[in-house]
Amino acid sequence: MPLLFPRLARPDARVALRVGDETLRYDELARAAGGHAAWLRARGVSPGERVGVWAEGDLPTLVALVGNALAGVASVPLNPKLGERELAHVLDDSTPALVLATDPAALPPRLSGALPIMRREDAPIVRREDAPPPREVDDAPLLVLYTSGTTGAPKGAVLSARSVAANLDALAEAWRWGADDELVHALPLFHVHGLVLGVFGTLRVGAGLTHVPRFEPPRFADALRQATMCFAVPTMYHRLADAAEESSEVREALRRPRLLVSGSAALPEREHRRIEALTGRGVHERYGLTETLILCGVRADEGPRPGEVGAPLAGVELQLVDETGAVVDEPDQIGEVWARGPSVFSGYLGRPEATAAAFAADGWFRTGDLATRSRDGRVRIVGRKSTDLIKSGGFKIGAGEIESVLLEHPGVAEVAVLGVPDEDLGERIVAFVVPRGAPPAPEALIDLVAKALAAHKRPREIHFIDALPRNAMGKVQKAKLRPQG
Ligand code: MLC
Ligand code: AMP
Repeated sequence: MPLLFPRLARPDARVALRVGDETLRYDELARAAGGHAAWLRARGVSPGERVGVWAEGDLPTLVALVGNALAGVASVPLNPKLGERELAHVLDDSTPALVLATDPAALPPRLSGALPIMRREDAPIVRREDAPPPREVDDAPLLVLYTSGTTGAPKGAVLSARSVAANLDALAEAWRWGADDELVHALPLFHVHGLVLGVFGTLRVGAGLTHVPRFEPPRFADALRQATMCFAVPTMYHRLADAAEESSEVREALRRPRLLVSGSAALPEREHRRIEALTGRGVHERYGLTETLILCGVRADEGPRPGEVGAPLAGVELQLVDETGAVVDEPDQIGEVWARGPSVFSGYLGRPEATAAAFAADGWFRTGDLATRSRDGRVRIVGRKSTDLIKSGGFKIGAGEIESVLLEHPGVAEVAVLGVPDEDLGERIVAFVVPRGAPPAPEALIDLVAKALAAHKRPREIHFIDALPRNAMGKVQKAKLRPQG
């Protein structure tokens, strides 16, 4: 069977990972991650079990994520900014055998039993008989990534090594991503974009990654100077374009990589044009979901195509389906994107019903995204079926999860949450609240969500209204709600 990270099985002195001033060469990474895997095994953690990783953007965390993969365990990366309730949910739902963190002393009380990630200098020289065999492209779970739906708490999408490898190979082909490439990204390490594409993609092709733990345009631009590729969400491109307007250094840095890639949300055509006007360089867009990995992408050899996410990647089957369930085959007609292929996930952890509901007959995964396709097969994402899913800063957020938290506040009688267009975030979370008695302080409601769920799920605005608009059946008509003033 082929290996998941072939270069780690024949490691050399090429730099694999760089975070700040620290670097790890492939030979050092192989030793550290191999030591981690042997240590897990010595602790009795068996292949197939789940291990939580407190996903700070540092080198030890990257080693743990790679080491878990080598050990055959599934990583459950935990967003370090998760609020109490969401953290408890993810832990109760994923039941990790253990949780690892760079600094366990800094964790919330719920994680008091977490273990420290082995420091690089402590990584043992692993005896041949203790070393786990190199990780193959097998069907065992590699990752459990938590992702929001329209209702309820986030679900754990189980991704096998095979689906990840299939997707990364298709992307490597589309982007001509190879061992000479140097990728830079500042994405969080608990989602597909930063972890699967950014980290595992780099290691699968044997290339180099510079991870910038905190996105700030000047610092990011510094890192870009050595890059051949850049991955970012539209909010980051928006902020880079703002910075480029002020700074010739940022403009110059953005010209360096051969490929600027955007994904996780739509990059508006206006932003494409702005970056092109400022730098002379365009942005290549790609489209995907946690559950399917990346489905479409503009290829490196075809130049940026503003407004389009490209054609389906190798191995991906895609069809557009109308409301009656009929396949749309007229060019430029809108339908929901249904997808099939080797990169599609194995299901939601412990939720056979939710998994079954996500698929139509014949194994088609229903994405919920609306798109058109041109005569030559190029896809344009035009919207989403549900107003209850919000993409803000590239994070997917369910309106329902926020509404449930706000309803617990004694000053909230009714609430409706929606995403409204936002130049910077793509969509901005806005809550319309019918107060019970005197309206609570907006900050109290915002903090309630940030503390229970996650900071990126907090409403950016609270609007108090007298009543929610409802139809004759009593259903809230969110489309009628728009921020006033
Ligand atoms: C502010 N903060 C609060 C707060 N108000 N914290 C708690 N309570 C409050 N009331 C804090 C935050 O914690 C944070 O702290 C700081 O204020 C700024 O927070 P923010 O305003 O939310 O961050 P922002 O600057 O808007 O972040 C922008 C961003 C981020 C682009 C950096 O949105 C991001 O990283 N996006 C990437 C999302 C992504 O990777 N998606 C991929 C999904 S996979 P502090 O300390 O941090 O400053 C997928 C599939 C695919 O979609 O196709 O790829
Ligand atoms: P997630 O659950 O975080 O993986 O988010 C997946 C969703 O992100 C998709 O269903 C789309 O709505 C959105 N998305 C990802 N990439 C793009 C893109 N290039 N253009 C528009 N939407 C995108």
